[in-house]
Amino acid sequence: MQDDAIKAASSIDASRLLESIQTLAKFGARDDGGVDRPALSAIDIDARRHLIERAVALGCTVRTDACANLFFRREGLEDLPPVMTGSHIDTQPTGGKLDGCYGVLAGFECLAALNDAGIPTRRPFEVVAWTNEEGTRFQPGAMGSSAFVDPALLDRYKEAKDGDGITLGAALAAHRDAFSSLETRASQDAHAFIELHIEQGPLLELADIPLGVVTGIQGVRWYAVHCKGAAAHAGTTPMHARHDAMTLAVAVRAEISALAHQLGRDDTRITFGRWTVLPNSINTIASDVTFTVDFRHPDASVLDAFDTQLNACIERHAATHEALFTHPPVTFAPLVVRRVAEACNALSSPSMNITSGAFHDAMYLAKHCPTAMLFVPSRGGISHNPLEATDDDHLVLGTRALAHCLVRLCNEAP
Ligand code: HGY
Ligand code: MN
Ligand code: MN
Repeated sequence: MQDDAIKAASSIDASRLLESIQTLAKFGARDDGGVDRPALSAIDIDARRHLIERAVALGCTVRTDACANLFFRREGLEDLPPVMTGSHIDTQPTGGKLDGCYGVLAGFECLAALNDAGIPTRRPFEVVAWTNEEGTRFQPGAMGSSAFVDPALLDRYKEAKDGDGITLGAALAAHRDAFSSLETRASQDAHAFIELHIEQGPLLELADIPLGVVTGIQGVRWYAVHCKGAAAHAGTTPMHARHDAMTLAVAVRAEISALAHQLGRDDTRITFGRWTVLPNSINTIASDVTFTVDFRHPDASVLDAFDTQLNACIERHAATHEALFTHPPVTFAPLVVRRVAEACNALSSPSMNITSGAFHDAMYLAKHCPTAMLFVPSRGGISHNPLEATDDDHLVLGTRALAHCLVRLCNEAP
C-alpha cells in the first residue's frame, strides 16, 4: 500500500488546494485580508453549506451530530471504523484564512486527490469540521470535538451565551433548521484522528523546517475575574473616597501575572484578552470590571499550582471568578506520531518534533482514539491576526504529507 500513499501524496493538486483556501476565506472576509466567522453565525452557516456542496460533488456522504459537527465521509472497501482528519472553520474576530480552515480544506484536497488517482482505501475516511473550536463566541473552546467524545457535556454547553445573549442551544437549533436533511452520525467510532494545522508560532520558521511532527499539546486554563466597585462622579469624588473597580482589577491582574511568571518561568503564556467595564463611561468611576485570564503551560503541576494561587489571590482581594475552561497537557499516540514522521521522510522533507502552544480539537480526540498532529510554519509566527500566512509550498507539502498519513492509517489492519 506504500505506493498508494505516495501516489495519493503526488496527486495533491496545489492550485485546487490554494484556491479552496481563498474561496472559504470569502465567508466573513475582512477588509484587511483577515476573516471574522463566528461559530454557527449566519456566515458560518453559509460556509458550511459551501463545504457540504463540495463534499457531495466529491461523492461523499455528509452527516452531522447534536453539536453541529460536520462529517464528510468517503467509503472504504471494508466497513471498519474510519480514519478521521479535520479541524475547525470558526475563526477569531480578527482571524486569518488558515487557522483551522487549512486542516479542513487539506482534508478535502486529500478526498479529491484519492478520487483523481482512483485509490481505494481499506477503511472509510472522514473529514470533520468541528464546531466552535475557538471558544470566542461561546466558551469554552473546542465544544464540538469535546461533545463528540463526551456527549454528556452538551447539556451544559447549550446554556452558554454569546455577547448578544444567544445560547448555543439556539444556535444549534438554527443550524438544524438550515440543514434539516442531514443524517446524524449515530456512532462515535474512529480508528485514528490526524489534524493538520498551522503552527501559529515561530519555532518551525526559526528552525527553517517545513514540517512539524506534533508530539503533544500544552495545558490550558481560562478564567473570568470579576472586580466590584461603586459608580461615582469622576469630578466630584475625592480619590480617598473611591471604590474604583478598575483600580482593583489592575492590582489583581498584576498579581496574577506575577504569580504566573514566578511559577511557569520561561514557558509561561499568560494573556488578559477580554475586558468588560461597567458603566464604561469616561466620567463615571467603574463599578464593575470583568477580565479574562488565559494561562498555558506544558507542566500539569504548574497549571495546578497556578489555579491554587489564583484562587487565593482572588479571595485576598475580595474579587470573584469563574473557571471557564481547563485541559491538561496532552501526549499524542506514538504510532500515529510515527505515521506522521514516516510521511515526512517519504516526501524527503526535513521535519522536527514540536509541542503545540495552541490547543486544538486533537486534544479531545486524543482521549478517544489514537491521535496526532502535523504542523506547517506560520510566517513570522503570527496567528489570530489578519496577517496570518504560510508559504504556498509549505501548505502544499503539509497536504501531501497528510495524504500519505491518511492512506497508511486507512490501510492498517483492524
Ligand atoms: O486558543 C487556542 O489555542 C486555539 O487557537 N483556539
Ligand atoms: Mn485552530
Ligand atoms: Mn485559533
